[in-house]
This record gives sequence, C-alpha cells and structure tokens, in this order.
Amino acid sequence: MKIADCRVIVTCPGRNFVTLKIETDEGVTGIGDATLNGRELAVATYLTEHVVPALTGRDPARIEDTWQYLYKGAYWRRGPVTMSAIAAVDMALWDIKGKVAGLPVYQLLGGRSRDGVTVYGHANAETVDEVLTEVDRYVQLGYRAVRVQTGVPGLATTYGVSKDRLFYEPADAAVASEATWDTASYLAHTPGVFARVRDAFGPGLKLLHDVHHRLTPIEAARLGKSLEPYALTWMEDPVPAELQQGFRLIRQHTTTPVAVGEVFNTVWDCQQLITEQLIDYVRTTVVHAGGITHLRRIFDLAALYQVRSGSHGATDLSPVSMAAALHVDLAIPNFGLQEYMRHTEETDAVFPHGYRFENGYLHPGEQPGLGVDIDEEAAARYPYRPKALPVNRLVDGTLHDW
Ligand code: EZ4
Ligand code: CO
Repeated sequence: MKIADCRVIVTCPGRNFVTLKIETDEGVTGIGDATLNGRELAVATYLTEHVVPALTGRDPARIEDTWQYLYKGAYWRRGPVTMSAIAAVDMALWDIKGKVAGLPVYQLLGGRSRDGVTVYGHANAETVDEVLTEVDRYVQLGYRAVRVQTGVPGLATTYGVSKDRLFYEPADAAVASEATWDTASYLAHTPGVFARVRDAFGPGLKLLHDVHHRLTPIEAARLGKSLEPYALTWMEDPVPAELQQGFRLIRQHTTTPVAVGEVFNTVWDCQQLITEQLIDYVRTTVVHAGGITHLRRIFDLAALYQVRSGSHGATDLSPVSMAAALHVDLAIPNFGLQEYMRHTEETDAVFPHGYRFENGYLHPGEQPGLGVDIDEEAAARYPYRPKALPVNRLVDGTLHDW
C-alpha cells in the first residue's frame, strides 16, 4: 500500500479547523487534525509546501519511521507549527492502520485499561451565584468533574467567561482583542468562589480551575494554599511554563495538585516537570504535541514519575483530535482526566464521529481507525475566517501573559 494523495482542508463551521486527509492507492483514507488556534494557515502552509510532497509514495504502515522522518528530517525541530503538522500526519496514519486492521485505534495501543474516559466540562459565569447554576447544569448532565471560572470584580472581561453557556471560544476577533488583568483582585476573589461551590456540591464532585499562565510562582503558591480547603483536583497553568524549575517554589508551599501542558509541543517541554515530580497532570494535546506517537511517549515518561494525563480538549481541538485523544486515554495506564468542551452542531456535522458521552464518560466507539470522518462538501460551505486569541495587559498598560 502507498500514499497516493493528500489534501489539506481548511473549514470554519463556527471556528477554524485544519484537517489533513491522506488517501492510499488501495482506497483506504485517514484523517488528522492540524488546527493551531489563531495560527491555522501557518500549519496548513507547512503541510502543503513541506510535508505533503514528501508523503506521496510512502508506505502508510510505517508510522514511527514517518514520524522520525518529519521530526529529524526537517533539521529545524519542535515548535507548535511543526509539531501540529507532524501530529496531523501521525493521526491520519493511525486511522489508516486501524481501518486496515479492522480495529479501533485503542486496540492497537494495547486495548482498554478502563470502562470509559472521565471528562470534565466548563462551568463559567460572571458571578458566583450564576456559576453555581452552571455547575449544576453539568452535574445534571452526568459530569463527575467540572472546571469553574468566574468574572473578577473590577475587571471587564476574564479568561474562561463567555456569554455562551456550553460553548467558549476565546479567538474572538480578526485582530487580537485586549483584556485587562489585575492579580491582586483575582487572588482576593477566587478562594471565595470555591468555598461556595464546594459548600453547594459536597466533597464528591471533582473541581478544577484554570489560572491561564497569569501568576508568578510565589503568587501561585499563595493561590494553591488558599484553595487547599476546597480540595481541587487541579490548579491549571498557574505560571507560564518556559521556566520549568519555577514550579519547585509552588511545590514547596502547597498540596493543591498542578496541571500543565496545553501549550507544550514535545516531551522536552515537560521533561524536568515530570522527572522532578513538579506537576501532577500533564496536559499535552495529541494535535500540538506530535500526534498519538509522541503523546504516548510523553505519557509513558509521566507514568514512571506518578504523573497522570489530563489532556487539553478545548473547542479549538477538532473532533478528529478528540477522537484520537480518547483512544490514547482509554489505553494508557496513567490516565487522569480528559477536558471536554462540546463542539457546535455545525462542527459535529462537518466531522461525523462515533465517540459518545454517557454518564460522565466519553467512549471512542468501536469503528475501525479513529472513528471520525470529514464531510468535505459540508466543510466547503464554511470558508476560513481570520481569528486571533486575545492579548492581556495589566491595569497600567504593561503587556502580560493571557
Ligand atoms: O485558552 O484552547 O484549558 N483550556 C484552555 C483553552 C485555551 C484555548 C486556546 O486556544 O486553556 O480555553
Ligand atoms: Co487551559
């Protein structure tokens, strides 16, 4: 079998997605997600100009060799654009391998290690009273874990809070919108939110919170300490993570578990975080961290150090990534939690899929391969629209981490 044709499909059914479709000379096809929020066309061009020409004629069964070829062969290693492009190829080749074998991908990864993939949803609202209603909505839907974000008094907008209830899309303008941030107001407000939520829902519900890279290590230590009475499952991205040793300071001060990794793209971004046990959950994503092949490598290293997976699953990860993540989640021994933000009906119609939500769990389904497809005619009805993620400034105008 040989790779005969590859297409890069850009579509915007409510938000932009980049998908690679690989066709073989025997008619088997596979798809992979290559979406990098706000930088979609950079990956699409990388694929079209630099990857697709090298794929034609290759044996689609050689997943590892193709991965190494695209990683080492580029000379320029790592980075979100390169690794998202490699991820798309990798996912599509696992999809083809599953279809050829007649097996869902999780069976090729060693089979089921659990009955279902525990997911968490996003409860968000401007006020604490409103957010209690939102948490309850997820509990009623069967969720066992909920991420809670609220507005901060004095700030006009806050990360994670939107007008839409079940959907959240931060890339909201063609040129980045600007938000204002104030750490003191945030640190004063947040513990009270979790006091109310824990009090209302009792000890059984898993609660999570995303700090979205806004604090310094000592500020994060203070937040973690102040949240200890409410027993969070994790505090996410407390600080920007380029400085891995910075997490030592957080660890010395708090037992609130730490989850990091949605912006990482290789195992090297979290090597020290994992091997020094500076985090509890690694949130690397199948699309931004080199596909199933590399994600499994990261999670295998993490398993040696009692770090569990907690993969990112925001709406900018297409249903193709969600499906691929679920196969990995179901198979690995050290699964922790999977983020799950529902896609809109338009997106689900462009990407028909077999995974389903039941009782707080997602199941990847039993279709051979990844169990997800792209309806190219439907995709063609939604042309690309430029959208950027917001930027963040302190009250005095200094550019801050968003
Ligand atoms: O801001 O995926 O945990 N989820 C997140 C997301 C990210 C977006 C960026 O594209 O932090 O909402
Ligand atoms: Co996050």
